[in-house]
Amino acid sequence: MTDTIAAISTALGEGAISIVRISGPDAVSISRRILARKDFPEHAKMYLTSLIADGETVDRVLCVHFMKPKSYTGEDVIEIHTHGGILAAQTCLALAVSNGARVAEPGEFTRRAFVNGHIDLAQAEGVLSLISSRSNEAMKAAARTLTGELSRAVMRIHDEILSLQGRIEIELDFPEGETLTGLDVSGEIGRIISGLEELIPRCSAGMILSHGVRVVISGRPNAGKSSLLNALVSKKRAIVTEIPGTTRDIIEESIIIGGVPVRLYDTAGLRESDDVIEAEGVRLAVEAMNESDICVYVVDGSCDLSAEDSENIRGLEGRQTIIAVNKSDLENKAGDVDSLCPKIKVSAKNGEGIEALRSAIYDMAVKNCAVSSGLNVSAFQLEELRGALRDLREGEESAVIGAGDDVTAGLLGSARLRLLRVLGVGAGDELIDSMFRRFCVGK
Ligand SMILES: Nc1nc2c(ncn2[C@@H]2O[C@H](COP(=O)(O)OP(=O)(O)OP(=O)(O)O)[C@@H](O)[C@H]2O)c(=O)[nH]1
Ligand SMILES: [Mg+2]
Repeated sequence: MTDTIAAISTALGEGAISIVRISGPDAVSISRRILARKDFPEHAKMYLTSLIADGETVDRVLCVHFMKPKSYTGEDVIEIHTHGGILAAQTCLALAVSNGARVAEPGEFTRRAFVNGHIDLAQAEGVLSLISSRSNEAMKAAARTLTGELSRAVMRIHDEILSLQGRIEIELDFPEGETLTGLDVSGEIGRIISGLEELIPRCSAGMILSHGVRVVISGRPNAGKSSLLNALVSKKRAIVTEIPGTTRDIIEESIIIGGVPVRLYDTAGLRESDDVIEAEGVRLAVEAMNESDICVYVVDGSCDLSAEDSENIRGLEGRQTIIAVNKSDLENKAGDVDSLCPKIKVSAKNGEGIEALRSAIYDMAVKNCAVSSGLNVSAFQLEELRGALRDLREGEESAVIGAGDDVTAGLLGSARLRLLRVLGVGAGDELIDSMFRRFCVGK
């Protein structure tokens, strides 16, 4: 990596200061060309100086030299703190670029930190989440990952597998029938499995905390879906009318329940329609329902339950569904809806049951999750952890039925490689590229 990169690292907009970050072998020489002061002898010390363009001072700035390898990226890093507003920082960046730096791609600073071994992939995910965390719980989860809690836990499990693999290898070298002093392979794997079983719910929680739970509001036209969305977000977000088929596009709003970000989607009422626009809305509604984590199915409690409602509710059985029986301010004619899913009586009109609905959404979202000890992971990392658990369970099974130590050792090896990929070891360039592209520029 020979080029030097630069970017504005602070948010664009009005603020007291903006920071331009330059990282790479030429960072110091570039700073000498654009600043009045020519030497920054101490690591991490701030020097007051001027930003110079065409021999003129354009801003009074502070400059810090984070010396290689003690900087964030592991390279020589120069940070120039300009005055706020976008213009000074942009001028500074333009000067750095015209003096030899290249504008950094999103996440490139963190990518260099990863390449230089300063952080692992799990910690990089933590940085990413911390930048974009939306709720307190999400921020705490990101901070835990950033400080290496996930990495340490994954590494510990990895090392346990490695040690067991080693002991099995020794067994394999012995003649048929002879074993070492009572190595209990299935028992050992069982212990490793417990460790992973404890870790995975924390990672699922982290996923939910950073991405939010997707909750789709669906049901027949006029059931009161849009009214319910408005009641949940406490504002008039979606159009409500007494005409069935009012909502066509999907309307998204976010709320936070008990520290958990919840993404709500109001959708078109489900019915056959000859109207091209409405039919497209219904198609989108079904798609959203299939992609959701939780479905709130709204029925109009003031009418007899329609055959379509019963059919839709049956179709949702086995999925995470809450049935909201709306219009509780009117006489109930729908009767007791026949379903195993949680049912809640609500009135979008007078607010009855809305708190209970919020709690039900929260309970369903955090079921099997350890929210208060959440760890941030990407979907890829969570999938690898689950894959490792599957391999280990198969390995345990093979040890119990005596499928042979080589089979067990193979499964342990596969689990171990997955754990390494969680940490970014042996991860393909493609994966790493896609991960760092999600960062904002300057990070
Ligand atoms: N009395 C009463 N009326 C309600 C309640 N919720 C909604 N309504 C009325 O029911 C009608 C339909 O409400 P919407 O929220 O537009 O229903 P929707 O399910 O979004 O309808 P579509 O978008 O057409 O699918 C409106 O006239 C609302 O005022 C409620 O809790 N009580
Ligand atoms: Mg609607």
